[in-house]
Order: sequence, then structure tokens, then C-alpha cells
Amino acid sequence: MKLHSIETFIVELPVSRPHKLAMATINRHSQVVVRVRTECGVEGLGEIAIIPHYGEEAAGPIKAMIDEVLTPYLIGKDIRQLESLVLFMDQIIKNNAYAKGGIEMACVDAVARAMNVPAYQLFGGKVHDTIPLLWVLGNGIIDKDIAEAEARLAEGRYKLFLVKIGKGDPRENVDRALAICDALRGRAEVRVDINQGWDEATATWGIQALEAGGIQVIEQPLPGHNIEGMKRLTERFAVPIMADEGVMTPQDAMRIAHAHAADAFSIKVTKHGGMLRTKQVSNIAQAAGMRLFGGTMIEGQIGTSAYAQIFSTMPNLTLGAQLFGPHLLTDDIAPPVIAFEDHALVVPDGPGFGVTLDTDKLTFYTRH
Ligand code: MUC
Ligand code: MG
Repeated sequence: MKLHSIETFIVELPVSRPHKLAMATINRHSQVVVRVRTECGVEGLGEIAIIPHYGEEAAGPIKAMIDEVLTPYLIGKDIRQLESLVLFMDQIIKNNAYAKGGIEMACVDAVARAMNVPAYQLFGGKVHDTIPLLWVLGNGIIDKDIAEAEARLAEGRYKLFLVKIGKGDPRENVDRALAICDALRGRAEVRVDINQGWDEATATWGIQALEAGGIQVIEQPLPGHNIEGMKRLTERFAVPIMADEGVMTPQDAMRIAHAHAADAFSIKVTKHGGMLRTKQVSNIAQAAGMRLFGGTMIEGQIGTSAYAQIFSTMPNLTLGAQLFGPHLLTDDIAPPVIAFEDHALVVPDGPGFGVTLDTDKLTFYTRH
């Protein structure tokens, strides 16, 4: 299966409401869509969703990295040899996880389609048929967040919620999360994501209050590089402390696991640089006795299916997944393949990721 072409498109999709994080408010959501074709005519799709200011990445540079730097070297490569392909991309240029991850994702889709199997079959097979889903409350306003959580509960789709805090006054952050937790007590589980927004003194005070008030998981309270601080918080508190921005590479995962600087990882295919590297991170966590949470960069149908495929292969993915993208995005460039039942996402079983591109929608939403 020799690679014939790689195409990229920057797409901007509408969202049902502005989504507020510590570092950005999302009004339209950007992704780089990757389409590969083999010489024998098999196609594969990848999606690189980008949260502004989350990391080092932005849509334009990712597209240029794929088109101008990686693609010229990759044409003619046998995409069935996925590990070789990833190692080869690392020889072409260091880092650039998102660009490499998007290409690898599209190659996984093509290889699995050619074999007529779901992509999870290339990674040891699935251990989960469904994955409990978490909705992210990102209004930044208590009443709106509670009303939104009530609506999701009433629909029967979500009973796990995460409040985005870490921006502005830490007292307001804690009060908001606790007010939402109180309103949903006994009916839903509430977690928080601080997105690196606190220093250690604030986190020590804040987590104590959040834990006492019933918050169930604390995600990335400190800057990702502060492993020592994360270790002290993990040792100090019973509530699970999760690393997200701190765990990008398998080497990061090793360092954090070795230092016991988190109880759990939020894993994401793009930030780890593809499905193989995501599986490596999950294997390190599994060996270290750590739990996993399926993260998101707010993917649409392609990315959500890809993430669900690899998450479904991980025995220690016991904290559910925040694959709420298909419900926050109000339109997509592919018809729905993601089904939901009993507060969980059903892992798609079609060939590859099971997704077909809607080329009219692709043209409509492509940024020119
Ligand atoms: C993160 O930090 O987990 C994705 C969706 C969301 O609301 O936040 C993220 C990124
Ligand atoms: Mg996070």
C-alpha cells in the first residue's frame, strides 16, 4: 500500500455556544483534515482538532508542516508499516506531534479499511464496546452551566461533568465548581480542569476545598512542567490528580509515572503524535497502575471515531472520555457515525474509522 497523495484542508466548524477555557474561548472550532490516498486507490481520513493557546500548535503551521515538510518525503512509502512510518517522520523533523499524528491517523484509517476491519483491530482489539461520556461545562457562568448539565441529564446522554476553571479569581473558580457540584449531587459526578491555571499555593488551598465539596477528579492544576509540584499534590490529596498538558510524549508519561506525579492521564491522539504513541502512553500508565481518561481537543466525526477506536483497546481507561465534540459542534464534514446509548459512546464498528467525507460540506467549511 504505497502512499500516492496527502491532502490537507483547514476547516472551521460552528459550535452550539462559546466554549470558555482558561486559555481561550472557542467561537468556531478549527481542524486540519488530512486525506491520504494509496496507489491502489484506498483513502484514509485524519482530523487534527486544535484548541487555541492549549499548546504549541496552530492550524496554519500544521498544514504547512504536512504539505511542505513531511509529504514530499512520505510519497511512495508503504503505509502498512505504521511504526516505520512514524519513526521516519521523526527523522524528517523533531516534535510536531499534531502534524505527524494527523498523517498517521489517516494512514491507520486507510490500512484498516483495506483490511475491512475497524481500526481498533490494528491495536490489539477492543476491551470496551462502549465508553462512558463526559460533558464539559464551559459557559463560565454558574446558572448557565447548571441549566446545561440538567438538560444533558434529562436527555439521558451524560451524567459525568467537568467544569472548566483556572481563569480569573481562584475563589470564584472554586465557588462556581462547588455550586455546580451541589446542584447535581447524587445525580451526577463533577470534575474540574484547571488547564495549568494555578500555582502550587493556590492549588493546595483550592484542591482542599474542591475535595471537601465532593469534586471527583482534579485535572492539570499546575503548569505541565511542574512535576515536583504535581507530585506533592498527588501525595497530599486522596482525590485523583490528573495530568493533561504535562503528558505529551511517552517519555513524559515515564517521568510522571516514575515520580508518581499524577494518579491518572488524560490522553489525546493528537498531542501524543498519533495512535501508536497514544497506545504507548497508555501502556506505561497501565504498567504503573495509573488510570486513563479519554481526552479530546473537541473532535468531529473523524477524530472522535479515531479516538474511540484507540481508547476502546485500553483496559485501564476507567474514567470515561470527554468525546463530547459531536454534540458541541453543530455541523460536520462527515455524516454521523458516532452512536450514543445509556450515557456512553458506542465504539464504531465500520471499516477503518467508519467515516465517509461529505465533500460539499468540506468545501463549504474550508477556510480559503
Ligand atoms: C483539555 O484541557 O482537556 C478539550 C475540551 C475542553 O473543554 O477542554 C479541552 C482540552
Ligand atoms: Mg485538560
